[in-house]
Amino acid sequence: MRRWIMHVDMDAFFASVEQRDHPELKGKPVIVGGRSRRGVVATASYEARKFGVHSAMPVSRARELCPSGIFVEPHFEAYKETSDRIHEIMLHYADAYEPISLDEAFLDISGMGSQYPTLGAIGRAIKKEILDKTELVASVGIAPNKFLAKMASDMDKPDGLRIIPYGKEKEILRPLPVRRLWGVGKVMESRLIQAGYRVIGDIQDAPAEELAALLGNQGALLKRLSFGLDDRPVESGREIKSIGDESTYENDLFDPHRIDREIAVHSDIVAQRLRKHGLTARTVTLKIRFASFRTVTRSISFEEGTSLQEEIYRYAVSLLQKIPVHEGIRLIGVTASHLGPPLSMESLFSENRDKRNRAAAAMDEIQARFGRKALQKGFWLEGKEEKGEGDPPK
Ligand code: TTP
Ligand code: MG
Repeated sequence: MRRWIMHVDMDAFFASVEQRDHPELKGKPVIVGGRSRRGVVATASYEARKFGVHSAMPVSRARELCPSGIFVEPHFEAYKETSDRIHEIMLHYADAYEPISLDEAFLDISGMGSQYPTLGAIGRAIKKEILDKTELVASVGIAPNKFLAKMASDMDKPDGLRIIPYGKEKEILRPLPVRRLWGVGKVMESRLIQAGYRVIGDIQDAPAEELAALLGNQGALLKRLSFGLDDRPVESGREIKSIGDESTYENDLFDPHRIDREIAVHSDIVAQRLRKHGLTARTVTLKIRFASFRTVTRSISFEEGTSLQEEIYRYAVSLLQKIPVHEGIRLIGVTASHLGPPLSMESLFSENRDKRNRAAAAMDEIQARFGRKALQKGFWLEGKEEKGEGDPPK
């Protein structure tokens, strides 16, 4: 199976959160970074970047470049909360998942071919789920390894989706400045340029001895990178503490049947994800946000871990009964926590329950097999894409 790595990075992250939370800022040059004259810019919206404003620039300079800019203080709590949601979404699209920063992660998606017909489809799915659930735009890069995936996510920003297919690595890297290579900072860049290596293609063509003389044992590493070779694995460090799914509705919900159905849908997604990760939960939490934005959460814990939709649903509905509903509902969420391994000894002896577990597992299996058809078509294995998506960069 071919290795495919995805890198996801949010567009103008802090500024986009500000624009989402303060709609009057939408479409405006927003500069996040504290209003004191001595501060630096954390980030700027793409509208502000047109004026040359960028991260780490002194705020005073940003004011000169962009006098019409709207300067806002950072709201770290909002960024952290949003970041948690994004990471929670991304987790489900990968076998191995490595968060890098608040707005960025690597995903090893090599094994996801049974669920998505093409690489583009998985990229679009993750972008859409992030947009639907956080109202924010992510850029996605998919490539044979981490180095190229990170480069790819940057290529079409903002709102990017770029795939670097196998076989195109060398050609794509050739014209790019040496600075783009991983590990090349200012000092190494100037040494390389002084020695006549300006673009990555120069390093591809350089005799190994020359690079070794210039950079010692770093030379060989740089040479490998220049051809787009990088076999560092995606390192899953993050332990899953909870698995949840929630939706905000365009129109507030009043109809009890509809509310019930929504809880059933969320319970189903949570149960499927639990089974996918081989986990069961001993706590179910229901979150309800009312039209007035008042938010209520209720939890219930139980002895026997479950990953069954019908059980999670039953617990969630019992929690709803404890919440008086006097107004429309704008958000419903179901979360499973207190996670543990799949089956306890007791449940092995509970025949009925075991049957249902097996039925659920069979359903998952069927879903996976449906996807496998797409795999046999060859899209995934060949890395072929529908027109356009696998093309080399402009
Ligand atoms: P980045 O992903 O580097 O930048 P970005 O998301 O603002 O813009 P884009 O990815 O579209 O180019 O960083 C993520 C956040 O980290 C950024 O929104 C603000 C914060 N940050 C700083 O506070 N200081 C910095 O110097 C950088 C680079 C980022
Ligand atoms: Mg970003």
